[in-house]
Amino acid sequence: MATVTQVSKAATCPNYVNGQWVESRSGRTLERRNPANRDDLLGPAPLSSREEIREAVEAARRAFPAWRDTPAPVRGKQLLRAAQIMAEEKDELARLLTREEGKTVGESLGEILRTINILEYTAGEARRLTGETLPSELPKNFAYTIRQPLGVVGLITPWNFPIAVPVWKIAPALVCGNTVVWKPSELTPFTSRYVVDILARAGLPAGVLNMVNGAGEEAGDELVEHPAVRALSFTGSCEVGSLIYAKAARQMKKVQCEMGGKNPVVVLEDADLELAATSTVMGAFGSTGQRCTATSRIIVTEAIADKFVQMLLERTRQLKVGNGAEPGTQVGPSVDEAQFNKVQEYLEIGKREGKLLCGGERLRGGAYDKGYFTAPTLFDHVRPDARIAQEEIFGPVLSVIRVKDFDEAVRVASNIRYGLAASIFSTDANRIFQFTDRVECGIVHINSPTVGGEAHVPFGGTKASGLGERETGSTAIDFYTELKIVYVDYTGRKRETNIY
Ligand code: UN1
Repeated sequence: MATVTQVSKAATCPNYVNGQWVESRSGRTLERRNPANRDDLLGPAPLSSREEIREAVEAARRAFPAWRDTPAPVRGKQLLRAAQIMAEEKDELARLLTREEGKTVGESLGEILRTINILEYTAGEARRLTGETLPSELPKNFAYTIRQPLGVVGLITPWNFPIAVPVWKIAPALVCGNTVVWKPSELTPFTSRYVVDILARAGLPAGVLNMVNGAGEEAGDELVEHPAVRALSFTGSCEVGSLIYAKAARQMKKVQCEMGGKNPVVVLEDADLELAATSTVMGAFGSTGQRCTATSRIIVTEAIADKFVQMLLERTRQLKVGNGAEPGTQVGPSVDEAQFNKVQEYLEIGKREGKLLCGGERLRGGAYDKGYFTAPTLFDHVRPDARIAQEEIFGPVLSVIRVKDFDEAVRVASNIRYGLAASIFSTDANRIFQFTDRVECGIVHINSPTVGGEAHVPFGGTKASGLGERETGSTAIDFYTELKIVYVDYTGRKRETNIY
């Protein structure tokens, strides 16, 4: 059996159950290769069985009473240690993330720094797991609330932020006193292994955090169905999110789903167009568009549309696409063949639905032939109800929708099943706040891109983008705790009046 300090160097991806690294017994694996260079093999990752999930849930169940009874500030200190280890090893972790997922090293480091912030913030929250004290309707009475953990929680996470998203679930779950079974994406097993290795080295007791690699249909499904798992936090597609919600409902499990987006940027005549164009290109093509908060729709008023589209085009054409490990690269590859093929299909749909201004095809020749590279693509004159304006592509594709005025811009921004993030670029305070009030989404950015979020601020969407409490910030603590209400009567006498 590998020890925890060896595992991040090992060639395989064992599961982590009850404080031990254990090789999966399923005999089934998925091969993981660098999406920028298919010749670069990371290694096989196991597709674990339902039985292996059950063992992990059992380990988490057994570890729960002692972890629940560990003082919260002590639980928090373990996260601080993990933050320190992650900071010391950030360059090695960033190289691995880029090699496995494809984002640029700068983006990988950004994700890691955000994760360190989340660990530090959540460690501090351990000292603030507060309730309320409330006066009573009766004399010599009062009421108060306390937060209690839920028990075993199941976490299912995606490949596009394989460090930050898992940690923004694991950290609050643990600080609140829950124990965890985590099923990471099968596309980023090596990065997940490193994340667990860091948390294990920080000193988490056996069974408190368990990780089982595997596919959603089997390992993920077992986690959703297992009766000992009391809450599920999922980040991924709407299709899978709604399946999880329906299944979990039958067992009255608490559910939090963070799903897709089709995030608009509205640009008005009075905007700083330089700022709007530069921010939009970054929000659309950064992370290769593989981000639930990526900008995928530009909604621009007719009066400035030609000028603004020209500015977007100049910036889009200049983007340097390539292997994210190479300095200067701004846009990496799609994560795998399936994602790449999906993007190519949408390019063809887009050519029928809009006017192609640049990109529109895979990149070929030299190193491009070894990876999943697509030229950053801009479509103009896209109708608001076109498929490329309504469906999440998760690739480097941006659609321009022209509208006549502000009111139409707000309508178009909201007229979609998704509701994660939206931006407005304008210098008119009245219209900025009218937009903020009316647009249907969870996060509004004013004069800044649709992407990103801070460690201590809630994050999440509405409609098909989000379900349950917001993640991160104070609302994460709400999700991972139950509130117990306590009534105290210190009269020492039988009640003469009732409370209603
Ligand atoms: C961000 O853009 O701030 O899957 C992070 C996703 C999100 C994380 C986005 N859950 O892209």
